[in-house]
Amino acid sequence: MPTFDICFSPELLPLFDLKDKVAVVVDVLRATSSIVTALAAGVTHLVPFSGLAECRAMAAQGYLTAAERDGQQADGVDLGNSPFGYLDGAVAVQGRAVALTTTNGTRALHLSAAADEIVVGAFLNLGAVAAHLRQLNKDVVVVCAGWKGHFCLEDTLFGGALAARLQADFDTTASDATLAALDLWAAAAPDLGGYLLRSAHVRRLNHLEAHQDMAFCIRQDEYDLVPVFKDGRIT
Ligand code: 3SL
Repeated sequence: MPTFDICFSPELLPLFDLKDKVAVVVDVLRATSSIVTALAAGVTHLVPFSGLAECRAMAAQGYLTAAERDGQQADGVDLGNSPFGYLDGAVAVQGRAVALTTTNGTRALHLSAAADEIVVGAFLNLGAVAAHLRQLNKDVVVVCAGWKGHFCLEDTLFGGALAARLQADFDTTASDATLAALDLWAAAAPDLGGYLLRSAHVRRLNHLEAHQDMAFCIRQDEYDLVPVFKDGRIT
């Protein structure tokens, strides 16, 4: 039976061997939720960057640019990091490609490069990701983007929710990280929104008046798609 493990922060990735494994990169609030939403809204592909300058430069190649730093839209770009940026019609996204940089999510994607396949996970596509992993039948590591290297509740809860869906098909008992995430998920699932109100990043987003983003990003199984990061592109 393949194994299921969770890396609570990109800073812990040196302790993991991702070779021959599937990495599921998650940044529930909000990078991976926005990526899933962007593709569902008709974006052709996204190119994630670590740096703002490289991201902005992609405008010259016809890309829409999306950038967030410390929770706020960066200057001189088309979109921030709210999933609603791809839904509200203020920017026409259908058929466009997007260059994206965020504080933690795009970094976690690049740091997972050693994996056999890099999947973009969010509550929005939880069921689709679970089905995809069942089909691949390979060892899985959920890579939590966290916040500037720190553990965060929402990404760990996604890891727990995914482990709960895969308990029959994967060994979810070998790692204490997965056991802890499963317990956390059991505690939080009955009222995920209420539980997450205590989390540091929800408080950060509330400060930025982004309540609706949190409510949207914790919806489960909204989209039946599995974005994969390969050869520099997320499709
Ligand atoms: O750090 C990130 O990648 C972002 O998702 C953070 S924020 O939700 O846009 O503030």
